[in-house]
Amino acid sequence: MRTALITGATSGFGRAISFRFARLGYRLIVTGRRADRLAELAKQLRTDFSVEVISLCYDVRDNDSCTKAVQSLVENFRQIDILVNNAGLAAGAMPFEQSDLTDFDQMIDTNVKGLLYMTKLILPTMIKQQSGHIINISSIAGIEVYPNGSVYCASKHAVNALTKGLRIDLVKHGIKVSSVSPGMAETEFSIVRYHGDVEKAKAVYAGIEPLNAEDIADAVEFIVTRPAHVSINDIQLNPSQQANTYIIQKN
Ligand code: NDP
Ligand code: 8X3
Repeated sequence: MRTALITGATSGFGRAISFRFARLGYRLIVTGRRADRLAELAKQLRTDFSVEVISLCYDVRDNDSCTKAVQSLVENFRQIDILVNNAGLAAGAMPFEQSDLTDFDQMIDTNVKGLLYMTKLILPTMIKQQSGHIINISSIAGIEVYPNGSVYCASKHAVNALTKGLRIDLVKHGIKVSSVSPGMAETEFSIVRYHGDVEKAKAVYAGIEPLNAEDIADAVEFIVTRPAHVSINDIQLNPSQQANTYIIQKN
């Protein structure tokens, strides 16, 4: 039985990926900061799919917390086959000069440093078993840069560079490294980006049918169900009405 650790499982893509992996029969470690949501998620996964689930509540920005969480894993959960680095966010959507430094810190610390901490912690067991799969949730923002998003885009460009660099360094250990790069998807992402302003968040998707979390779970399922000799480097997916970050055909 394969074991998967998913960061940011309390919402959006991470939650959908957790359900998809449970359907595939994986043993799961679901993580995030909201303890109530984690407890509810773990309960539902166990009930609906009869899979073993551990939930770990911590902030990926804090390496000590990441370390303690991973060290707390019981024996049969220690050998992780799949790490999904999904926890992430955009904070703010303003020109660089008007943006808040705390938003910059939050994006870089979560999207880049959190990914580094978790990858560094999980890698030793993958290297020991000479197999494993790291899937980084990147974004169209890792490929293109758009107005009022320079630091978020920079963080996702870093995710793409790390995905490529890890693939180079880890090929000798039989470890696959993939990414998924979605365009606009309606989750809690825009609510977080606009600091809780639900109306502003809703307006982002007005006039289009955005991607949803299941679409991203489809991509991740495709990646993890390929035969051993096939490694998917990246899957880019957009809503049909989105050509790139700025050409969006609204109804
Ligand atoms: P959501 O806001 O719905 O989910 C984000 C998840 O990340 C939550 O589970 C949240 O959990 C977790 N998270 C955020 N910060 C931290 C932290 N410091 N420590 C631990 N967990 C954290 O957004 P999405 O599902 O849309 O986003 C998931 C990923 O997909 C992100 O990396 C995002 O950048 C990327 N993405 C999103 C797109 C979109 O349009 N929605 C498109 C392309 C990429 P909690 O708050 O409980 O900690
Ligand atoms: C999230 C999608 O278009 O805001 O990564 O960059 S977008």
